[in-house]
Amino acid sequence: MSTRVIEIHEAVQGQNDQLAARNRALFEDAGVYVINVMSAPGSGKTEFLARTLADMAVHPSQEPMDRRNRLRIAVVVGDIATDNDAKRLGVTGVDVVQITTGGYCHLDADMVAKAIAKLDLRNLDVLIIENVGNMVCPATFDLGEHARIALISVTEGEDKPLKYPTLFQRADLVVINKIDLAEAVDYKGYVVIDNISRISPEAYILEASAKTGEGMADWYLYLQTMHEQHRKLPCYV
Ligand SMILES: Nc1nc2c(ncn2[C@@H]2O[C@H](COP(=O)(O)OP(=O)(O)OP(=O)(O)O)[C@@H](O)[C@H]2O)c(=O)[nH]1
Ligand SMILES: [Mg+2]
Repeated sequence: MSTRVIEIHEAVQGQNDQLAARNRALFEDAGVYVINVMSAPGSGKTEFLARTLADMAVHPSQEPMDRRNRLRIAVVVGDIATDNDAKRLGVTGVDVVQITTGGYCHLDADMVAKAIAKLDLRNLDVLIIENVGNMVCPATFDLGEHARIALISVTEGEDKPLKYPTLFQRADLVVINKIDLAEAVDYKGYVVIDNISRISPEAYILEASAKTGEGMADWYLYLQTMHEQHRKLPCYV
């Protein structure tokens, strides 16, 4: 019985990997840089993205010379239920596609394929995918993204990177959010940063507050740098 469960799991992962590769080829063809944002429920993914869009996004119709340092960004957002996050992000004026998974605790490549069919990828610089709030399930599903961001907030406890390693192991960037609440929860930054580094020695780590804007400039620099580097890479797909 247990062997059968493993076979099903592998079949699901194999099928997902194929669809993710197809998504990645579409992204490469369109020249769009894609980021998968993951965290526990309530760490602040939507708040973080709402501020990012307000500060960094420009409408695709804007002429290149008027875009300054801004990027043409769209968002795909996944939740088990409700379109609350799409509504919150939609007020910024960017294109947002909501996926409601109807019970599944993560996005998969097929859901993303259906969502991106609603977007004009060629008119975008960056696509950000907000995954379903969950520290376990989303981490093992490739969506075709180029980079992964894991969020953790100061209120969650310093040991979470050790308890939920998969989310952090595969992250390119870890954002420690809600730094404005650090004092109230006696946040020990050096412990969290050390724990993240143990699990993911290569990941960049930033402290930020999506609420106050503290530390967000570092993230914007990271985003611009990664997008620029990706734009210059030869396309192998
Ligand atoms: N003080 C403070 N509150 C924050 C910050 N970021 C988010 N919040 C609050 O935390 C709560 C949850 O934030 P969301 O952005 O909805 O979190 P989420 O990760 O998108 O949640 P799910 O989509 O449900 O997984 C909201 O009340 C936010 O206003 C922050 O940097 N500081
Ligand atoms: Mg959200």
